[in-house]
Amino acid sequence: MLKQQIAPSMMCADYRTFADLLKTFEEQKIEYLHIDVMDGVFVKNYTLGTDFCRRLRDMTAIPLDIHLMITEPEWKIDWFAPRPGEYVSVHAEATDHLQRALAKIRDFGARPMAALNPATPLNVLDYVLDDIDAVLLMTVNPGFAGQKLIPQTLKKITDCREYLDTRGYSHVEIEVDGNVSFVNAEKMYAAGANIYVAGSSSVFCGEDIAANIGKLRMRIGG
Ligand code: S6P
Ligand code: MG
Repeated sequence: MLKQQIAPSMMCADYRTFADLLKTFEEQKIEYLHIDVMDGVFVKNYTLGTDFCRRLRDMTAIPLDIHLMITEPEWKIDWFAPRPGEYVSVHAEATDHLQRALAKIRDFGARPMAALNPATPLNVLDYVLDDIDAVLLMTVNPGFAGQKLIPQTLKKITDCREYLDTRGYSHVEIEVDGNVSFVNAEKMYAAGANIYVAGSSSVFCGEDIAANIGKLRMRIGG
């Protein structure tokens, strides 16, 4: 049984009270901090980057979960100097060299995750299963917070869990990202997800972050 984990999306954070926010995350035993990195090319937006990751590591021991929405990530992974215990995800659609990108993350001692857009089939993973610790299933098209769940991605979570289990990869985790609301999280949990990127539709919805985390945990099996 894989552990149910929460990864708040730091692009949704209120930076005016950032130190308090990190303290709350530590008290609530948040498992990962999800960092969205965009290059304006793979997705039409810019967000967080290398300096943000470096500074965050100085402020907290919570491991980072770096989501690279950038083209040819295999040449840029070392810019982030991934650490053991951290996740780094690379999009299958963003490179002709997915295996090279995943292997590079492993070379740093970090945990490689393959990210798939909603329309990307699972079989792109066929020959990289030994190179990953997790699959990131986008449940919205990447680029922006505050979007609506693409409903067919719920079936994709079920299919992905089955795809991994039947091939002997039950240890590979499934992260979901995009409109992970309290209601949707329950459905994602039932479908087989176990890491939840929590953004504007859950943890950052309203003032009481600790209460939101508690509410989300209840929806994903306590
Ligand atoms: C989107 C990005 C995500 C968002 C997150 C926001 O491209 O990868 O990590 O930050 O989905 O959450 P919400 O609840 O606003 O959809
Ligand atoms: Mg993300």
